[in-house]
Amino acid sequence: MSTVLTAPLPVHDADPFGHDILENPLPFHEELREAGPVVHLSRYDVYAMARYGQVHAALRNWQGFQSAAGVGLSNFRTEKPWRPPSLLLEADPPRHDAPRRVLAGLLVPRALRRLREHWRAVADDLVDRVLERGTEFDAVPELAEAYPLRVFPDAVGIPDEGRENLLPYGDFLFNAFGPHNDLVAAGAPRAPELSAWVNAQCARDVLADGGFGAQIWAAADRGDITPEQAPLVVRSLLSAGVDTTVHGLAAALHALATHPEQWRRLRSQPQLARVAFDEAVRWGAPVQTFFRTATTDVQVADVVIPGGRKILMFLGAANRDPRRWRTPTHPDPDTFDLTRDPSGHVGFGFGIHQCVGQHVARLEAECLLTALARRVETIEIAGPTRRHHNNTLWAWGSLPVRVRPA
Ligand code: OVM
Repeated sequence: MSTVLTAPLPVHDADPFGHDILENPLPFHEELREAGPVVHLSRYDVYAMARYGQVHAALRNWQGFQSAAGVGLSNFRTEKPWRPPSLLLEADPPRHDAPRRVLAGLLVPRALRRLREHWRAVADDLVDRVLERGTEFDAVPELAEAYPLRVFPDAVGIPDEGRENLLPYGDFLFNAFGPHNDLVAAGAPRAPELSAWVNAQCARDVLADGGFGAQIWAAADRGDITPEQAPLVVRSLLSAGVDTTVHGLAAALHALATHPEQWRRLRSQPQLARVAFDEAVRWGAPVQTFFRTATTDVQVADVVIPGGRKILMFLGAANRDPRRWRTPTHPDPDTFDLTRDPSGHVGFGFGIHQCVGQHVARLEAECLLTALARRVETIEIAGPTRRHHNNTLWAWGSLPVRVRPA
């Protein structure tokens, strides 16, 4: 007989999806990290990991911590999902592999090179137009939303009409990974209509030639995926590719507007735009959490998580864990610093499910941040900022800024 030594499991009774924590999760994240490598969240009777080492290891261990039972609080084995599961996010090998390979091929840096020149021109034009209207504006709608909503749906190849549905759809989708709280209830009335619109954009005849959508259908023609899978892979692009980049860009704009010395650094070295974006994804993690489900009993540190149980992975907390991020040159993980090497952050996840669109997000950020850095000498917060609460996203509703044109 073998014995496993188990320590008493630390418990936290806070609601991670309550408005206080959604507004500012940082003190709660520290409590979770300090409580232990695995913590029980009594409010939902689920497990949690917030330390970098455990989050990183669990995200690599897709066999032990599956995604196929859903990456939200509800277990697909016992509760019907609100939409057919994603072939990427909510699947594991072998089912996950062909759709992942197809998307990864379309979204690798060399495949995105054809977009760069146009995406730069769109960013330059957008920033010019915003600055023509004045030097005070809300950076959320004017930049963080406007830019991805222009370039990304064009790249997928969907028509202009109905694009205003993309953000409300994403907002509901990311809320739906959490509990059935007030945020989900508020979005539920429009969910069927938004979902029907998104699904309609995934049909072959709707998607423009040459776009990512048409290329996914071409992969089905080649037999790389089935014709039944193609619309769901297009749906993943429209689901995962908008709100994430909007709030990643918003996080970067907020960070730069509140750290003038870092803005000066970016202006003098525009090639730091990509580092600035990754540091913002580390520091301001737009995707805060995803669940996994223990496939069998899994031991983590001195705790055994029973098979079938849900574990909430705190990506944003891991991204500021001093156990990983306190270094001799950069002792404080809570500082936003372009001289830090942010690589290894888990803001895009890690392992086989790591964000397949991360190169698209970085290209959007590079284009927008360099366009702004070339035209703007200083950027500062000009009024009260407002968070937008979502069960998964750490989002901005409003970022009033004042700029001094260069
Ligand atoms: C998907 C999907 C939806 C939301 C998020 C995501 C962050 C993927 O439908 O595949 O990844």
